[in-house]
Amino acid sequence: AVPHPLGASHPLALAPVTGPASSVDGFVRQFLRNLNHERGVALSASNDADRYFAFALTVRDYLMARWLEDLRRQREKPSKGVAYLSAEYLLGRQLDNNLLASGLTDIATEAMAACGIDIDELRAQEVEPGLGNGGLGRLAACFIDSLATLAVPNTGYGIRYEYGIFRQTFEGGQQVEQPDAWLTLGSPWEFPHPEASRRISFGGHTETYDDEGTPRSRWVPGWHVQAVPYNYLVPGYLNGWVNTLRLWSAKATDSFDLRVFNSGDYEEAVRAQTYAENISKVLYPEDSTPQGKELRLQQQYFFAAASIGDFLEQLPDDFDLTTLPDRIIFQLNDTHPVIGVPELMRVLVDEKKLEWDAAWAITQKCFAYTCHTLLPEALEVWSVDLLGRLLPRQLEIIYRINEEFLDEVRERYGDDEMRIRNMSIISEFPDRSVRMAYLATVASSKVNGVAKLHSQLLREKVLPDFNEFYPGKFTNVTNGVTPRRFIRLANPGLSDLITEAIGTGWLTDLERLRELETYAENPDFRAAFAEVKAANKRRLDRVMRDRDGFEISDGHLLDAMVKRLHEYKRQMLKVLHIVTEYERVVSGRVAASDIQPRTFIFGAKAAPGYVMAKRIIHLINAVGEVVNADPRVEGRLKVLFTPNYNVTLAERVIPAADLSEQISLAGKEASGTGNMKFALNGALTIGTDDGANVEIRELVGDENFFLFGMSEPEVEALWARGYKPAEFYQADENLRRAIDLIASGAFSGGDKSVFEPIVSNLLYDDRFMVLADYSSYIAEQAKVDAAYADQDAWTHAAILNVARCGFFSSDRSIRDYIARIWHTPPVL
Ligand code: OAK
Repeated sequence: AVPHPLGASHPLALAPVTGPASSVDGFVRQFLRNLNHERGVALSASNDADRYFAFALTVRDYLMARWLEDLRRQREKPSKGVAYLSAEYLLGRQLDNNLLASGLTDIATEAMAACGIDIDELRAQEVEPGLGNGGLGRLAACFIDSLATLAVPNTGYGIRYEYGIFRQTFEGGQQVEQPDAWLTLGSPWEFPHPEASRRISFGGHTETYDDEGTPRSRWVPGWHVQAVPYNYLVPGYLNGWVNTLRLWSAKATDSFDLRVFNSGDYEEAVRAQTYAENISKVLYPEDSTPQGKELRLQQQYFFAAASIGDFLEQLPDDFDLTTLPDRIIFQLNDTHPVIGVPELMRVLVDEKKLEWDAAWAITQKCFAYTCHTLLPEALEVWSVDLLGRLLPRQLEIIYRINEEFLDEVRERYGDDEMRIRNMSIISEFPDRSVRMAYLATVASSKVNGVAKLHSQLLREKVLPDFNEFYPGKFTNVTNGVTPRRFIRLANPGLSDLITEAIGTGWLTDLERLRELETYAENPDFRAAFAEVKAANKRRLDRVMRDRDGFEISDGHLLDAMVKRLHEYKRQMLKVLHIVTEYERVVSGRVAASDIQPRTFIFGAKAAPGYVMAKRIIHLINAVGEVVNADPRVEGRLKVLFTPNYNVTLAERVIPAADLSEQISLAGKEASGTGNMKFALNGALTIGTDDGANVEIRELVGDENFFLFGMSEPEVEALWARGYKPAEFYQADENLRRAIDLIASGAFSGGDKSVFEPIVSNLLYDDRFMVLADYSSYIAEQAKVDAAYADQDAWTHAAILNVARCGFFSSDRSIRDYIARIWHTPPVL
């Protein structure tokens, strides 16, 4: 049995497994019962889907008792909790995670073997819920895992999109998007609660009325939808604590059909229903590039209002609302749920009839805001036109918040019109609109960035006036990742090796990985560590052959760049490196036998409307096709672009990688979390001084990190001088040759026009300064090659990366949130 992480005497340190499935026999019986009663089939007649469902339900049954117990505990003796409001949760598959958290893995494996079932075939049945785009959504998933593991009462609130992030395929090397119908076969992990549905309103107008002598405002909405909650269990790791993820699904109401659209006409009524249910139909596939679409605002209000209402409704009737901040903190995951601010004010003032000032004092203590970007184009604004049409009362409230805020600013600084204009929540140009990040900042008790550098730039560059105005409001919480999923589940070989060396307990106390430092000096340990990496490469090879028909060659340095496709992340710089290596061989300047064999692996989805990102995908595939077919570099260079990169695939790629590419333009990547996952799995990083790379390098040491490129102040200075990319092109022969080769049509069957837009963008615009950092990148890659030639020294550095990155556990991030922002004591 696994020793309990909290210690045997802890109140929740129940025996790791109890309940109906707590023995192999018990598990088998419960599994067969679920197969018969929930799926309506006998074992002999069951298919893979039946078995997966019955299996998942058996795990769920086990966790159920704990869940109910913890919910009861919270009801009876409520303590302050966290409502994490996030438009995205990129969960990944649930089965293995829930087995691990419940300590059932061994029992379940044996039980399935006893039934003659291959548990891996069941695993393969699960469709991952892709309810997020990338970093922000995956971070939310890591955070709810850590909240449960730390036994902090938490509900994660979000949207149950019927279609998650699109499925990506390539046709002729170009991205094609397909709908992700993840719910076709249903999900065994969700509990619909239609009886707890909430009515969410939109449109209409506002009016004032006389409330027994007090003039008041109220909202007379135009239409409504039902928000139906679906609950998912979020089990802590072996601690008996289970939190809830509550995702809302939109359903039409009768009144919707009748009041707005119904003309007595059946087709119209169905159309109206479709309109309402569209709200939770599809995840917007834009990562950091909001389009300002009406449906998106509907989604945001839909889930923010449902979640806030849901929480308030659970309070006792006689609850003193002035103590609300002692009971809950609404954590805003970027600006997507910020419309919840005027919504809470509306409920407190219009419905609960609190005075404005009292309501505002409560609201300001109940919200905290995390910013996840620095890109100006990613800062959300909503036009006043649209807001007024969709949420007229909330818009009035935003105006009043702004007026009172600007009065305070005037009081402090006098009539400094420039400052007032700069700080106003309402911007006047190009259209009158609401700056959601400003609203979030004014309404929150704390504002945080997601890595040291990011938080500093947020204070100094994005919101400097607010930082001056609100001393102490800004803070940092560096991101983290859950070691349960990204080490224990993704890399069982490494996990076993670590446990053999330093014992158990590190999975909930990741700083203990430090104890591995001395093992780095041990040749046997290094050999075992290298063997784990090799085995992970063989495992990836099997996955890739199966999935995409790619092979991962033995002995190649596996160089991985997996993340959303975005110009600031600079996949383009990676392509230029590959083309340079290729060109140096085919031009005869370097012998193929003199270069370090490498396999480059890419995974990346581009927002469907992001034309340049899609061109870069096309170019990577085109370069891969030529390079992989050219006998002159055979056995030396290989380029794989695996389609539909997702959490499931990340769990296979990351443990196999030798080199982690974190090459964004300094000052643009808020944090990155892939960088942490790679380092914790023993890949070395080549990276710029950006986001959390800065902290990774501080921790692992300069000698175990490949740093290149301009720093953020150097980037600023070059911009200020006037950046002319063509000058860098002229100055570097390798760069000239690489770009010329792309421009020549060598990767497009001789057609020069195909990649011409990429080439001219690089030479004459290059917003993300790819050319400026090229020379230093290529020079650093040469150092990578040299370092990899000494395998044993490389392994030494890789072990030190693992040993020194315990800081990047999301458990530590959550502890920081608790200490700096939430002040929610663990209940255990
Ligand atoms: C998505 C939508 C709007 C604004 C930001 C994002 C986003 O995904 N940002 C990413 O968040 C991650 C988690 O904090 C960071 O690690 C990434 O650097 C950041 O790009």
